[in-house]
Amino acid sequence: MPAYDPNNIFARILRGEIPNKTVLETEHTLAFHDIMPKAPVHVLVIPKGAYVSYDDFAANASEAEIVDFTRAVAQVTRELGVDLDQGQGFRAIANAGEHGVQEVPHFHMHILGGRNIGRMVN
Ligand code: D5M
Repeated sequence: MPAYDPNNIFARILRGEIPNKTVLETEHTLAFHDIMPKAPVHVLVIPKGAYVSYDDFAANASEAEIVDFTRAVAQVTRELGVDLDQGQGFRAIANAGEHGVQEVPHFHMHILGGRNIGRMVN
């Protein structure tokens, strides 16, 4: 696992150094609109803790952080109307590392919806 880079762009967003369009903020989690949306709904959900990627988060975050994050993802889908009660669904994906083509080395989940996303995105 590479060391966490405290100057990555999402760490800077969490410190308030770079603005973001917040959708939801909880004790352990922040969700905001992607700056280059690939779909009508494209939100990134990130833990506030310093985790490089999905595997780092799954192995090292507390249960409270993991529950908070997981529920925040679902809450975002409801707030933006793409959940299966109100809307037509969404895709949640996490790119990890070089082969996953992860550009920002702070764990994040993409939430994509508002159109049929097709078989592959990113
Ligand atoms: O995706 C990283 C994503 O982060 C990519 O979809 C663009 C987005 N991004 C980059 N900078 C910003 C800022 N400043 N605000 C919002 N979104 C941003 P990856 O999975 O790492 O390839």
